[in-house]
Amino acid sequence: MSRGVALKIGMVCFPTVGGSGTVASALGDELAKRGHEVHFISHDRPFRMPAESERVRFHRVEVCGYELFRHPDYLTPLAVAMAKVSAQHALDVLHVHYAAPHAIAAQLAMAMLPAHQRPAVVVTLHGSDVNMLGTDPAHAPAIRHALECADAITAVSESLRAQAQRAFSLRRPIDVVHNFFEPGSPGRPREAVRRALGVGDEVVVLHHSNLRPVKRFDLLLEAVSCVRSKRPFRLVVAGADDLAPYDDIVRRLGLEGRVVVHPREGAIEDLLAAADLGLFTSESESFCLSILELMAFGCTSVSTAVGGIPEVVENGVSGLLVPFGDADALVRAVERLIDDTALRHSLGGAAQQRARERFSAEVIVPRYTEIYRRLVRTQPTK
Ligand code: GMT
Repeated sequence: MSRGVALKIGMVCFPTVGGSGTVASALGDELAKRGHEVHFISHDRPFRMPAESERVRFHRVEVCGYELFRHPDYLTPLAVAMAKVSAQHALDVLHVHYAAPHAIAAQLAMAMLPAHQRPAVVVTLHGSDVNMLGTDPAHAPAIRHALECADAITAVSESLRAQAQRAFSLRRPIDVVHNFFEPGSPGRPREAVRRALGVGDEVVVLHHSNLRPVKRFDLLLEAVSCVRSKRPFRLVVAGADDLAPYDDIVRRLGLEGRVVVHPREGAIEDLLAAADLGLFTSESESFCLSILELMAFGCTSVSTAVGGIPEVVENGVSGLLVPFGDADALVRAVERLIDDTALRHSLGGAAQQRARERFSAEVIVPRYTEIYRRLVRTQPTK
């Protein structure tokens, strides 16, 4: 297929709030804007999936509630849906985000199809599919097999690529394609969002994550409780419904008046535009899309220097990075950026420039389409 011809792409991802689904949805949106046909396949509509149109379709995977199954089987109906959509829509590429169960189901789907109906399978590794499931004896052999059979593998950072090569001892290359983010326009003025959060002149420190244990929100709260800044600040937490699992820690540290939970509804852009500083204390992170989202709005962050984060943020230029486990350094970095508005703004400006130059759709989407075209060229004719 020559350059410029529209491709038909199946996009498989988790529909729930999470970086891998966000990236897959944004990629599908950008591909459709570039004239390609995109078929999302998942058990629910991905939460940031673009509206259905001539070029964007959603195919729901129906999970069977058969009472003999103690745990519902998603892999089988997913594989059947992948095979069906591939055949019915003559897909050129099936791009699956997150290895398990998506990459494994893709191989079952391919085995069910005659050769002329098989799309090229691209697997994007996102994080815990490598560093958690890749070391789990109940998953690793199946993931390794699916990766060896895929037509291309990508990882969202150099750091994740290295981890995947180690975890799965792969005999084949992995392309690094960093994540991207295209900022939409906020729906409400910054001051209105801050008022709704009950914030006045305080510095808004934003933590945006699903609060899974790997995010080490406990360490974040400890650090916040030790901050002695000259300027007042508030911690705004987004991405979780409430702080219930952390209520005891919040109380013990006396942070009740200092932490605000932002409800899940509403555009994330509103909040990103209202924030002054990001704060992330993960013990492992392949990329950290939330940092990039803030960067795109000219907002800098303090973060632990783990995994792929140093590929996203240049320490001292676009944000401040501290070694994981160095609580003093973390507190000092937060105090410095709360109190030094000029420094915060200059790091924020550099962050925004870096987001545009390195992690925009314009830069990253062609990396994926190059991979698709490379594979489609080498596939047997359908
Ligand atoms: O791998 C995970 O833990 C889940 C995944 C997700 O769906 O949110 O997060 C990973 O993928 C994101 C998108 O590529 C990255 O920004 C996150 O850093 C990564 N999470 C981890 O590595 C813990």
